[in-house]
Amino acid sequence: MNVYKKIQANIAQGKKQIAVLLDPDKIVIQADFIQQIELFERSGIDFFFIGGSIVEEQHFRKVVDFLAEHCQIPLILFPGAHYQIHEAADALLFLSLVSGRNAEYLIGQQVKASKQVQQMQLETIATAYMLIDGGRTSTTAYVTQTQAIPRNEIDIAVSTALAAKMLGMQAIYLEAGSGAHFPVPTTMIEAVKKEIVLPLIIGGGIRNKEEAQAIFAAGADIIVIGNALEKNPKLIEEMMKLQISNSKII
Ligand code: 1GP
Repeated sequence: MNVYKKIQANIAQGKKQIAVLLDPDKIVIQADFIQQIELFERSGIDFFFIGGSIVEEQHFRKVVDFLAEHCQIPLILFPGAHYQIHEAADALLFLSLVSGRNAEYLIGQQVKASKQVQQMQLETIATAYMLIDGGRTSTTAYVTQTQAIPRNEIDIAVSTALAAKMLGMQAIYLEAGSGAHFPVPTTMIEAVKKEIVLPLIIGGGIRNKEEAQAIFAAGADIIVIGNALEKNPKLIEEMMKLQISNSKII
């Protein structure tokens, strides 16, 4: 299965897509976790994203192996560092932190990973990763030693996304940071969507159906939810009701 083609086909059909973020660092493979995964699978989520800022490598591999073996939902790697790659996944978001000016996260980590990714024959989706201020210092900003784009700097966000598109990126990911106080502003999502015809992924701080609905309506193609589902996995059932055709939001 080519994951990028699937994303594009969903967009062409007007289908809004929901990804559940799993942070291996917070996962213990036991009954609760297995039940949660089954719930997500039954609910019909589109993707699992897996990765985190600080993840122990062996444990990361164990969690990916488990998921690849036990569930049918496409598994997309969302790495916080170069070692978070695994051949059992369906695709890898090959991220470049284009909102920052730290060469290590623009290209350094990618160079460290590239040969292994090639050997694994992993599908890569070149993704412009843009950190947007979510009302608190995010782990990503701290770990990468970069600054988020201020919430009101819509032009900077649009120009950054445009530059990424001109560099050949395949997707744009606007990230408010895990556990953000506020998700990415809808005005920014609208402005980026208007200029750039690429799959648009939005994550960070999405806590309820209303926020998800507003973010989809503003132009997000995929939303990514982590913390809110860790706290209340059943929230997925409400979120899935937002998945409808032709961008007509219920
Ligand atoms: C994915 O970092 C987000 O882009 C996940 O954020 O944990 O706040 O949902 P939350």
